[in-house]
This record gives sequence, structure tokens and C-alpha cells, in this order.
Amino acid sequence: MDRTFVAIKPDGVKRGLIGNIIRRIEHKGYKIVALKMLQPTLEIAEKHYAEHKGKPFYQSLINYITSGPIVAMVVEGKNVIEGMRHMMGSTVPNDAQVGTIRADFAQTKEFNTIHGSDCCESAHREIAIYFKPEELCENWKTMMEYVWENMPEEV
Ligand code: D4T
Repeated sequence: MDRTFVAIKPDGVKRGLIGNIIRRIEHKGYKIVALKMLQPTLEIAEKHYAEHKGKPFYQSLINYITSGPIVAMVVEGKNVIEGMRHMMGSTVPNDAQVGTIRADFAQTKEFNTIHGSDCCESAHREIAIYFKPEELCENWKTMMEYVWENMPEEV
């Protein structure tokens, strides 16, 4: 099953959106296999956003992501990387589809509430930044997994 790294960013935590965002992820049928609140250190933030180093917004991005706790998650599901990006909406909240997390909760690209890996390689890299392998809870089933198991083959 596919996995992605998701983080509720400091603005989402400070605004009391943790429950709302987790509810959306669970209602979609995705499985949260790891979850923790942490205060990102400078080292973690620099690792996470290494690809943006040198860009004009890099320093403010680092300041922002280290400005308060985040909620980090590993989320599992069919095509979950693409699915989470779709649920999150575009980087610029006013370009995001109505009903997405960023369209509904954010106003600016600088404080856009949620992060989700953009590809499989990023997901592996980001999960390893935030979680040790033993922090992932894998030996349990969601109701959705029972549903998939009982679906006809062609679905
Ligand atoms: P993340 O990585 O946080 O999920 O965001 P996106 O994948 O949607 O967008 P991104 O990698 O292009 O940007 C990373 C992060 O930087 C902020 N940002 C971005 C910013 O502050 N100013 C900018 O001009 C851009 C492009 C927002 C998200």
C-alpha cells in the first residue's frame, strides 16, 4: 500500500485545526500509521526543505516551520500521495479548489496549513526525517481494509 508524509503546519496547529484535518483524512478512508506532535528544530526544517535552499522564500519558510509545533503523520492508502495532494489543494490557497483543506482554511501560500509529500521519493525521504521505523504502527486493520478485501477483483 502507498504511503505519504503529512504535516499539519504551525498555523494549522495554532488555529485549532488538528481535529478537523485528521477527521478529513480518516473519513477519506486513509490509515494513519504514525502520528506525533513535535517542535521542528532548525536541523529538521533544513532537511525537510533542502530542495528550496537558495530560493527567495527559503528563510521565511524555515522561520515559519520552526515557529511552533506541527503534527506529523504517515498516512497509508491507495494512491495516497496524489489523493492527499488533491485533498490539500494547490500551494496558493486562492488557486485551490473549494472544499480542499487549503481553500477552506488558508489565505496565503506562506501559511498554507498542511504539507503532503509530492512524490514517492519525497515520501520516503520525509518519513525518514520525522519517524524511526519502529514508530510506525503496522499490524492492525482499518474498516476500509476489510472493505477492500471484500471488493471484487476488478475494482
Ligand atoms: P509543501 O511542500 O509545504 O507541501 O508545499 P507545496 O508542495 O504545495 O509547495 P512547494 O513545495 O512549492 O513549497 C514549499 C512551501 O514553501 C512555501 N512557499 C512556496 C512560499 O512560502 N513561497 C512561495 O513562493 C512558494 C512557491 C509554501 C510551501
